[in-house]
Amino acid sequence: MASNPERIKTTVSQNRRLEALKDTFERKFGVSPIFYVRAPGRVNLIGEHIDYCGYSVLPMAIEQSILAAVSVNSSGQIRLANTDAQYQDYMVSCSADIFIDRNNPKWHYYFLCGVKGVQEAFGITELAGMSCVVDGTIPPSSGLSSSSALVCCAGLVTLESNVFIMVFSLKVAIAEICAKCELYIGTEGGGMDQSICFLAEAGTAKLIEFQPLRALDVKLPNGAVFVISNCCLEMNKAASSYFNIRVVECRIATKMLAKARGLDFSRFLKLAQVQTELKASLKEMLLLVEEMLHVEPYSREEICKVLGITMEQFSADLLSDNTQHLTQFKLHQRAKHVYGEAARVLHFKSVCDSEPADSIQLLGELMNQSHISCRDLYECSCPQLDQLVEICLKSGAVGSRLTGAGWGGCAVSMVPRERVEYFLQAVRDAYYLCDPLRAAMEKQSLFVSKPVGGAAVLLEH
Ligand code: ADP
Ligand code: NG1
Ligand code: MG
Repeated sequence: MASNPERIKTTVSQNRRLEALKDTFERKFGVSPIFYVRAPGRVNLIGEHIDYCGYSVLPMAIEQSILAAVSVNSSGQIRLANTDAQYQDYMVSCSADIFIDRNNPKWHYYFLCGVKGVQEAFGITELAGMSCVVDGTIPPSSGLSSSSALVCCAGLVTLESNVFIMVFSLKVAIAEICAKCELYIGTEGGGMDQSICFLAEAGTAKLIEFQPLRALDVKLPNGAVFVISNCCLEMNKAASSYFNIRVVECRIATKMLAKARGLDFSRFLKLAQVQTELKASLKEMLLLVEEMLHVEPYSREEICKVLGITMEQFSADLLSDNTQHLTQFKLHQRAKHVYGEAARVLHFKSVCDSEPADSIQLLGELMNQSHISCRDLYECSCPQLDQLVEICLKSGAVGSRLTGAGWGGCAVSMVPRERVEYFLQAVRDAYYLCDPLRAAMEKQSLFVSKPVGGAAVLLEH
């Protein structure tokens, strides 16, 4: 795994998307691109909202990607354009400090996250000038990680444009840089998306472990396929506080559990750290949650009293910028989801490894439990997603669950191979064709996915 992102020689004229992008680039900038970068989206099969708690997740990269065409020049400027007219052109001087406005998460700020992260990690004083056209096929704000694909794409573009540093850029190191730099836009994610974007390999899902970051192959059962369906409701994670509210609730639950067990809570930020410190099993952690955290929401006052901290310390140390307004915290439910989901991920991996005769049944059951936990304990689903998951199960899926952060976006379903055609038609009829808006989006919203490789640089033959 200690390797650089792939560099692939490509015949542009044999790839329609690349050819169209090259054409757009030439019309826009009057020169030809000198290289391209492709960064895939991902679907998380199981392990939702636990990466930022320190637990392993199980995603695979998908065919949909962010593709950028790039030329490097001495203009002293970074010029960005997009094939989609809703994303406007942007230009910034290479010598200016890169500013990212988290109160207004426009597309170019995601790109600049990747640029800034690489610049800081490698101490680049003056970036090379570059022109770049971005083309995306990942449905945005739908849980398939379009944001991180864009950030990772920009990170790799920046590395490649400042070629002298490419020698040092192992995939794991770049993934870690990109995971950190998406924080500039304000979402306090755990690194799953950027990790799979770089560490993915064709034909295999991955168990992504953190600290240290590594990706282990997970062989999915031959007899099933994974189908993605989008409920057609977008949820932008940086423009809302839903995501960070859950991060904050998990952080507070961490402190409360540590305190309950007589530990110095100031040392703990993630639920996994408490488990490690207590040398407990996930089952024991679930019992600890039952015993130590009450089901009723906690108030600020109660948390401050238990932890012995002031309201000011609470706001400054435990809340993020966009969660300062919170008054209630559901610690029991969030911690219960996290420890339960972490156990389901390990179970899923072990079923894939041992391949029992009823693999598909077992994996489907784990996916269904995951969805129920996301819906009822983590409260990150929405009526449209719940309806879609129900339709998928009725249409022949053995397991179906929301994927990504939720509150909209996609579900992933595991469907026995021989039932796929029937499944697609049944979901099409029941969820998409009955609504004109959904029907118009059906083609890019309902598709079979197979695991593809990670982010790569493409060079024209
Ligand atoms: P996701 O679940 O897809 O990661 P996010 O809410 O985290 O959703 O990020 C979505 C944002 O990423 C969009 O609002 C947009 O700013 C950016 N984005 C996604 N796709 C593209 C694209 N093709 N071109 C430019 N920006 C994009
Ligand atoms: P999406 O929904 O793709 O933006 C987010 C986080 C992940 C993870 C999932 C929930 C970022 C960049 N991504 O993914 O780290 O926490 O939600 O499992 O914050
Ligand atoms: Mg995202």
